[in-house]
Amino acid sequence: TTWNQYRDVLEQLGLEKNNNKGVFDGEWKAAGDIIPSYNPVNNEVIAEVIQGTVGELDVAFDRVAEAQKIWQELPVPQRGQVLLAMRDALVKNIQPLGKLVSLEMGKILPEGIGEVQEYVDILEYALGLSRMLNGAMIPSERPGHVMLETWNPLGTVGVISAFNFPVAVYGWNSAIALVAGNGVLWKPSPTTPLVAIAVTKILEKTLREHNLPPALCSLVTGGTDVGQSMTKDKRAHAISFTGSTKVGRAVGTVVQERFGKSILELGGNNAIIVTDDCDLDLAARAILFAAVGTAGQRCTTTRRLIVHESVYDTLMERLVKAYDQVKVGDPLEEGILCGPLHTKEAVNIYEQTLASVKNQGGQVLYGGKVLKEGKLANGNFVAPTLTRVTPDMDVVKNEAFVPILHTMTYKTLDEAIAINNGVAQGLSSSIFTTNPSTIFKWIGSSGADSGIINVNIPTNGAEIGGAFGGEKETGGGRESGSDSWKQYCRRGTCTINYSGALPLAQGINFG
Ligand code: UN1
Repeated sequence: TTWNQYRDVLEQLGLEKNNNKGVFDGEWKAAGDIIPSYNPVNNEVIAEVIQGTVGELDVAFDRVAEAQKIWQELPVPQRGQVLLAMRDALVKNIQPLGKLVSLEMGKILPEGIGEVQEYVDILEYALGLSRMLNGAMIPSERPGHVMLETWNPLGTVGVISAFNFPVAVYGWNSAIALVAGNGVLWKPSPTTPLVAIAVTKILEKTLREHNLPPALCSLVTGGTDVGQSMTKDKRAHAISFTGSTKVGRAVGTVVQERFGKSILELGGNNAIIVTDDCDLDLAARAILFAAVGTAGQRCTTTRRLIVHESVYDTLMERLVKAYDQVKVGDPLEEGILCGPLHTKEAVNIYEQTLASVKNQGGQVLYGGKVLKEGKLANGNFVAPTLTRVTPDMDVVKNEAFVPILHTMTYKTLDEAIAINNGVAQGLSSSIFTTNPSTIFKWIGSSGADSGIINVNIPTNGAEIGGAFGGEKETGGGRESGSDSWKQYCRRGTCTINYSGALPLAQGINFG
């Protein structure tokens, strides 16, 4: 069984076969349902987790708040030192943790390790920030007055994360929330609880070693009930939610209702435009990673390929060749580029999407099959797929979280940009070109309307240094680098009068 096969890795991370407690609020506990965590390669149970309950969430909120009171008193650079220790602990565990990501989520090992690396990177970034959380001094219109901005913690940040980046989504939210002085309460995806428990154990150890209350990084696994309770709770000063647009819309509405802050990372329907003046080899390589990487299960995966009609046939020929080289299989096996889909339901979505392509008049150019041969028999494997569609088809407007790339042609740049922008989602878009005026148009006011706008690189695989997130139905949130940290803070605009007189703003003379 999977447990026996990977016993060393699992035990190294402090996991057990049957008794993994899914709640940490300073202590490990859990009173909810027992749920199996499945290996998507063969749908065998890896291990069982006892989930948390709404009652345990309620207690955890108080524990995080108590811990945060202590944490917020630490000078920011000292918080940075704790984040540095967390970084070192993750580096030590990068191999087993990366393997566990592959095992439980299904992405290939280099990507599993890559996402732990992404958490390492953001902790380093947060360490840097710990010396740079500067506020502004603003010129005052009044004599003897000073205006400045302060950035204080919000309190508790609730992180509701998705299955596809079971480590990194939590990483880039929690690292920034923590350096800003917040406590963090994590509700991971119900299908990747083992990774969440393993990460929390690493953080717990680091916090204990620094004599800090480990409840600062609390965890409550669970289903929709726990997520909904967390969203409603006023003690979650901010909710960072990563997931579908449908659930995100509900989360955003509930959080807004109580005037909490929400940071939403929702669906993407990302496109690459391939112009007639670009390096087609480079484009083909980028498209392969963008569409097939992570088996199409990144929110930044390329789902639409918009190709200049004059290079369409040449590019497709290269792509078909490249797709032909892709080995689908066990993500822990060397040489495999495409692992299984995370769940059986995703395989259904794959089949339904292909049926829609055909119903709506499109064609399947390559792939289009659920894979069941040999070792793949019991897993959630599908062939990476290329379709030929037109941009007006309904199937192109929806995000299906599977490795299907819809291809279409265009004649003019304006038309290509209109197609790129002509969907409800707005996460990431890329153009391949060597023409400077195309580049500047693309990044300008009449260019791409997404949050991430790339040139000559894929839509996925963003670095942590930039702000990550998107516009429109992607939700508007920005996480990770740049000034995203501000969203995890309460901004104070402070005016200090040292003049001894009382001149009023706007020159008002009052009595
Ligand atoms: C996601 O798929 O939820 O840009 C995030 C990327 C990664 C993050 C993806 N850094 O592809």
